[in-house]
Amino acid sequence: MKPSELSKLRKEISKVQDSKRFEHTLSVAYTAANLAACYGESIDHAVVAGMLHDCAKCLPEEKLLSICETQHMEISQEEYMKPSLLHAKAGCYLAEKKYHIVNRNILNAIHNHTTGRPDMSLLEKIIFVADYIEPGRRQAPRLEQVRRTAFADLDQAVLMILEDTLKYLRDSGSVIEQTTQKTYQYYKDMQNSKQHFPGGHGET
Ligand code: DGI
Ligand code: FE
Ligand code: FE
Repeated sequence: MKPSELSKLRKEISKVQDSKRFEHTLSVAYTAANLAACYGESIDHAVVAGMLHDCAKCLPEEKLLSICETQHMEISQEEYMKPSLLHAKAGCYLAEKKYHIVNRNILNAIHNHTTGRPDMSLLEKIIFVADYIEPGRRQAPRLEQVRRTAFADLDQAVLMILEDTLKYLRDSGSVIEQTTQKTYQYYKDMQNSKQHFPGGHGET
């Protein structure tokens, strides 16, 4: 991506996010760029996906629902109970229609950045992890450990994040989206099979 295109995208996103969210967006973009460099993913794709991952985050819940309903997207019971979860799906739609992203991998990374999904692509995992470990995040437990792991074993970092997120959601009595639970199970099984068969087919 040309520097002028990136600066245009940055300007556009700064218009639809409050300053705190915009700081987070920039941090996710450069954290994703570093993970991309570490794992051999396109740095450009990582930066664009990072810049756009929360492009729908500052929209009101009614707007998120109306975008998803108008586009005939499937909305789960959990999403009806917590419509803010839809900022990922709605963000994917806006990335395509408003910000003219055509790359499916980038769009998927935006779509799945909140719950993850089983068998994520490298870029999807990079955005999922960057969102959680960007330097502005302060709250999560064992954040230092997750940050170190992110650059050594990306699948393990995905698992740790899901584990801590599910614990936090359970402790706070929040609704849990099935995809979050399924993603956790998938990465738990993957990491277990790597432990039992190191270097086997589970290794990526
Ligand atoms: O948009 P961000 O705040 O940068 O990050 P995000 O899109 O990952 O959203 C973070 C929140 O989403 C965090 O508080 C955990 C929550 N979340 C993830 N999976 C689920 C969930 N919340 C509920 N209620 N249910 C889920 O399954
Ligand atoms: Fe988000
Ligand atoms: Fe985010």
